[in-house]
Amino acid sequence: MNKTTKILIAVLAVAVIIIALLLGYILGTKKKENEDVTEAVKTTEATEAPEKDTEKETEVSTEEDTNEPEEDTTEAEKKNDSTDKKYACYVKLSSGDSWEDGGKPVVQYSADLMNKSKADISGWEIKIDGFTGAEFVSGWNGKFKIKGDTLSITPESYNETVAAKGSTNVGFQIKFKDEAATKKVSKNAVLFVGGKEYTEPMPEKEQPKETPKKEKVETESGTPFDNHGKLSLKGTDIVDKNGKPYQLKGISTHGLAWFPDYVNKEAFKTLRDDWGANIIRLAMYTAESGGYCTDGDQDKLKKLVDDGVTYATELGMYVIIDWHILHDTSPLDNQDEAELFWAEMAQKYADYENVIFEICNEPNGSTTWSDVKEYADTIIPIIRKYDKDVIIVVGTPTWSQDVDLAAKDPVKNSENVMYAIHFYAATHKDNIRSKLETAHGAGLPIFVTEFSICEASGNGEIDYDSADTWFELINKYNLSYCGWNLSNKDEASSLIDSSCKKTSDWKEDELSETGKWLRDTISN
Ligand code: IDC
Repeated sequence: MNKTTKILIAVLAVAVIIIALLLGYILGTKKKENEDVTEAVKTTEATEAPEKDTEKETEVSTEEDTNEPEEDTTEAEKKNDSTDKKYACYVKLSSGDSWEDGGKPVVQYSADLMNKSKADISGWEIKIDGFTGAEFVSGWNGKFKIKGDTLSITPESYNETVAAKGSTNVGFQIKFKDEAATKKVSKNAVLFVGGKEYTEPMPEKEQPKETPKKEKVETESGTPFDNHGKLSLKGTDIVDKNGKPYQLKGISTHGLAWFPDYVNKEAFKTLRDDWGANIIRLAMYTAESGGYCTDGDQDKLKKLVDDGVTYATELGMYVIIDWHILHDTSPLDNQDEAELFWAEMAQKYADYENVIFEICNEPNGSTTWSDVKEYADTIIPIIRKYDKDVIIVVGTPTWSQDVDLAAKDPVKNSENVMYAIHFYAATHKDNIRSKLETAHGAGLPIFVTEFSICEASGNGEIDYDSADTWFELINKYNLSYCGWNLSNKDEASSLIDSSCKKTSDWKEDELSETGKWLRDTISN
């Protein structure tokens, strides 16, 4: 081999190495891009056609993460949304969890496109400024593009149209170059429809209608209501007609729209006679599929509520009407509907002394106590106009866990007003129990209007020890409670075994593990 050949070979070898390195790099990046795309597709698929009730699972995983809210986040800081309600369609933007990836902050956002107009909207785009130098990580229920300073979000095929009074939720994760950059994101998401900025005014508010009172139904004698009559509050206690502390113990239905068959007199009678329950909670979802404020049939839902009230009254049981907000994280979202609903309920059941109103199940997400208070301070006077003393239960932030916040700053007209604490024993433990202790110690009347002994998803493991600890507290303070949920859905919190199709008269072996436990607990 002469010198020239040697040099040539060396040059060739170097070239080959360079090409190989280059190829490796290009392929690596491509693979990364593909992974990102697959990731995006995966998330999209997962949420594409949400089975009517899988949403909670996603939500709950966040709940578990945020279970112990960082102490240093003040209420005001937590809030980051642009509830710009001057237009009939608007976007509620909020930031959620954040974490570090390769030394850079990643923030997760949620944007709800609310359509409060009387028409469907199609071909929407949401634009948010403040993303210079940021990198899109992943997102769901939309297509995302950062161009210059602006993040643009356009729909997927399945949420291209947002129905009148409906909404759609998109979520995304953004990686910023540093902490300072995360602060530059605009709090205002601007909505475009058909290429133009949306500026239709909010439709005029409907006024509550005059509603006739429900006719009296006959109540059996010797029943809980017969013995204890009209309830009221004395300090933190519920007291009966004789002024004696009284504990309500019972069962919550599942969503009325999903499991309507369990609203029947025989079912309630079984719960009263075999389980010892004296209360039924009627859970009416407002925003999930079939919800009162979305695509639900309002008349049908009100008929189910009314049937529930009739059966409970005939059987001498107490009954809660529950405005079951969940996916609609703030009660302010559907406040107009709520005003009409509660005006109607208050008029209709004004003479029913066994009815209790729960005006918002579980505020969550970025909803603060001051949001809930604003809602409660509007709804309570509407109810009081027709019913001076019905017991009203107000939900609290973080899925009705933050009773401590309510205790610091109760609602304006607090007579006969209680506050909800909810727990799922396998997820919620000492930190929530201590909120209960704090709030109760401060004199707040508390009602456990919903709980179960499994995980917050309504499924998963049962934690009997944690359940016992919760019940020591419940009994120590004589708190009233309702166990979630009266259905045979295949999940741990359902009280009826999934193989049992009966809608009343359940025998021991037709109950789920939770059902058996709850029956024993109530009857003891
Ligand atoms: C769950 C139901 C589940 C349904 C889901 C809908 O158990 O079948 O798919 O709602 O999102 C709550 C809520 C309550 C939840 C329950 C369990 O008030 O609606 O029910 N839960 O996740 N708060 C904490 C837990």
